[in-house]
Amino acid sequence: MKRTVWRALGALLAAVVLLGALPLSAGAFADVEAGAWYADAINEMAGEGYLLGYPDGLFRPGEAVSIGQFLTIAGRCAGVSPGAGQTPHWAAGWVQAALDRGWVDWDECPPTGERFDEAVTRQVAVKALMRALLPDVRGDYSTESPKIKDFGELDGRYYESTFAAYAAGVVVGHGDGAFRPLGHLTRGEACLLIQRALKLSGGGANPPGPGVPDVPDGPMEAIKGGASENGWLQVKGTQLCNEMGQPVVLHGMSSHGIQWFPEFVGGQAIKNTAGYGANLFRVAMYTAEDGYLSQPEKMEKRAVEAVDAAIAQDMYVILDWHILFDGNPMDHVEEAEDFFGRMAQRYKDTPNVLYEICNEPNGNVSWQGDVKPYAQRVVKAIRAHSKGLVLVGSPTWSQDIHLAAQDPVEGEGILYTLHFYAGTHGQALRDRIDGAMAKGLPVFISEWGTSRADGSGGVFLDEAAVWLDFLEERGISWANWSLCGKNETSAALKIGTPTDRAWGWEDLTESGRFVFGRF
Ligand code: IDC
Repeated sequence: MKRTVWRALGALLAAVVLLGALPLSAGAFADVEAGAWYADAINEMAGEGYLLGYPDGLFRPGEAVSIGQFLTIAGRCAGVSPGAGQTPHWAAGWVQAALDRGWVDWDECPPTGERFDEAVTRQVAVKALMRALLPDVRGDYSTESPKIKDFGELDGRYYESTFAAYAAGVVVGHGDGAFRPLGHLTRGEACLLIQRALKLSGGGANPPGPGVPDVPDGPMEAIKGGASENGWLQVKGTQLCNEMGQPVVLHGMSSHGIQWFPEFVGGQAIKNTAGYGANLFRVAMYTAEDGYLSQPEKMEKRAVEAVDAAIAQDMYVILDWHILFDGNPMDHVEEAEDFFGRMAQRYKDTPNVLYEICNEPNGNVSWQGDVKPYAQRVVKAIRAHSKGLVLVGSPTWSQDIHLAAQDPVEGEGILYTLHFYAGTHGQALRDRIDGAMAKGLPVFISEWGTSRADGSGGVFLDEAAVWLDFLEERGISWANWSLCGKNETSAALKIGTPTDRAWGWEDLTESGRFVFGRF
């Protein structure tokens, strides 16, 4: 903080000294000389509120533009709002917005912040800009590549956006005909480029107007981090908190059915997920469909191994009694009491484990007559050994939290699950969450998907982004369906992805990239 203040003061002093020497400028910034080749672009964009410059009133047009700065300006021009940043860095929300929309990929600018201040390469800048402002423009290989003298240096990954930029006239290349894909852009050049794209796109969807602050209000309130940092979780009001009583959010993946995809609950797969920043894993142990009810020993062993693998990564882990075709949890309440009693005893000293006692009650089942009495019995079996959190579902595939809010289960450390799929469920279900929370019900999204509710279709990333922003604002935790390579759009990994090595960005599906990017 202090360093920033000194830097700003120093710059201010330099500006005062320099001002005398500079020709008077009618523009927005003292260091943008009238008549300079970039001056009109900078002054117009500043006038429209897309540029703010530095707090000391300078623009520093000759300085290399950082990736954080570039994505911030592009985001403003595209009329999007900043996402929920993962670090206190001022650009975190804008970078997140760009990642969410696929303007840049995680490897080009990880949301964790360590590269936000790096100078952006020209190929990455052009890709982000074209995707943000002119996503429908295409350029032809045979027409555009001859325009680029150093075409051989361009990575194939950037062909599409670079050709489009040349075709549209956003990039005209250096005087010598080179693009310099790995070179940098000055802030002056960046403005010129962005303004060209902005004009071609019709002028910007939603100019923010002057005075939009460059710096967001501050770091995220809720803590992430694993079990060694947060200890036993507890519920305070509607908020999930750590052992010290500070708000915590858990973000992670749900497995698919462990009877079908054992390799995706192995140590390496869980480690890979943790490596992308997840602090939660959900072990979906189906009861029907060849699950626990028909092969209890085998499934229990597999579930325990998966839980232990997540614990080894310092993650919180949900043991999910995944009822689905067996819609009424009461049908197998004794098996559930037995299973959860044994698990609670096994993990009584391990703060990592959460118990989800009925994935999705459905069909001819009621809250008061079936799910609540079931929950009371299973909570009792768990509380005989452990104070670990219990997650309780509700009728209509865990959407009827309003019924639970009217008549909650007795006891401590209980949260209520709500499940949504971005292609099927929207505002009505979000309103239901607000209604239930207003009644004091703690909510946990133990399963959601970017697809339709059948696990495929889409993906619906815009809708999913609305959902995740909503959850972020409320400090609600979530697990995404699902970590596997099945041929359905909700799967996070491409078909055939091996599980005995680390996963690169290229292994992830569209859904996987979106979700992993959000960790
Ligand atoms: C789906 C799987 C699909 C599988 C089906 C039946 O994606 O491959 O064939 O279950 O077992 C849920 C359930 C979850 C569903 C998912 C998508 O909890 O088991 O997985 N979904 O349909 N609730 C809403 C959606």
